[in-house]
Amino acid sequence: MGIFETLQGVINDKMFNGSSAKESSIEDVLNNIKAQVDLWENTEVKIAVTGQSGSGKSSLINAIAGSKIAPVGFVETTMEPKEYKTENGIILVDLPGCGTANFPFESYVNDMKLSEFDAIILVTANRFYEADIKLFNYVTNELKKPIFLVRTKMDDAVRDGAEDNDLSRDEVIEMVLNDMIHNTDVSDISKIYLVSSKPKQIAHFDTARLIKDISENLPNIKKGKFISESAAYSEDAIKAKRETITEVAKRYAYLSAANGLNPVLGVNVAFDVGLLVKLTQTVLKSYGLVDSSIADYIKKSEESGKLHGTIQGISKWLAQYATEAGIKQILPKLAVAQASKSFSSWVPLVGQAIAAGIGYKMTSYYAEKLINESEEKAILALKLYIGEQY
Ligand SMILES: Nc1nc2c(ncn2[C@@H]2O[C@H](COP(=O)(O)OP(=O)(O)O)[C@@H](O)[C@H]2O)c(=O)[nH]1
Ligand SMILES: [Mg+2]
Repeated sequence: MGIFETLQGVINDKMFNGSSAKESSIEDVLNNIKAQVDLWENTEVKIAVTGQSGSGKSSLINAIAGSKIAPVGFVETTMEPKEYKTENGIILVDLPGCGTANFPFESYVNDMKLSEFDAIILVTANRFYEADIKLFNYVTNELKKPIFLVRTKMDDAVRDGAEDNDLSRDEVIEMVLNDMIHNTDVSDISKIYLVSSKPKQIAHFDTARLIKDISENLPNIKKGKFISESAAYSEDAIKAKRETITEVAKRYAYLSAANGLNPVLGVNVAFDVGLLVKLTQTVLKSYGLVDSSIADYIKKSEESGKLHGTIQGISKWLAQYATEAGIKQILPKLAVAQASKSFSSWVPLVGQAIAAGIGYKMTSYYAEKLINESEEKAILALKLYIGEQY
């Protein structure tokens, strides 16, 4: 039985027996959930992105994070690891490429502390060299860590192939893959990712598959963290977020109901509205609807007067959730829609646990609605961002 079923059991027992014997159980459940929230909030996923300057590392870092955390287009002269963090626990570290005079393979693994990473991405904009292959084999066989071979700037390759040699997109992809297989000895092409980090191109190449495969090679809680915090460039990737986000949102929802600090007008139940705001931000952020390149794109399109129905719809929808006052206005509507019947029958039994029970029901309904709508809006927003829909 999951924690929330247990919790409901505790609340139901209390509600129908009116006893206070289970007080300590509620306390235990509460502490347990708090510990889970802390663990979640403190979980970090650390990924190395190694390659030569100009290969597109910063662009790839931003593509994975879904927001602009690394400056693009600056030629690095300082050659040390540079950490870029998302707000919610993904750390992408830009490492200088392996195999130059300054960074020979022999000392690279130790100098760059590769054993501290959860995964390593090896980036090139053209081909891999001997030191890269040595690194790939060492990380795979000795460190036993997941390592991903990424060929960037595929949009350029496809365009050049067409212009220079009259090649189709598929022909260029085949050529690049063959060249990689030849030049790396990695015969399993699923280990090679051909990407473009340009918004209009990103969904036409392997970035979504790369993000998915990274997540699948992470241990449990890190996996959830990475799935919920990284960018999603396909409908499937957006939908894959639901399971983890629901778990996380439920915890906040319960704590908000249990804390019950602010009575909400129109609902005889108190919530910790601060926690509801946090829940809301967490969900919107995971779906890339705030603080992201996609959110910036929507804002810019709106500001530049490129108003059309879809963008307007997303903006309006987002605005409801942008402030505490807005969220407080949504709750009474939910109470009417969802909880009115059970609500009235509970009123004579007012007590803390009962209030928490009602509050929990309402906040989890709030979370569920928020998640459903966020998924739908995120899919629309992605289509706009990658230029599939205007
Ligand atoms: N066309 C294209 N240009 C890219 C791509 N990724 C990076 N670039 C460009 O390549 C240059 C270097 O990119 P950057 O991410 O800063 O590379 P870094 O030096 O490895 O961090 C910039 O001008 C980027 O706009 C890509 O996928 N496609
Ligand atoms: Mg860079």
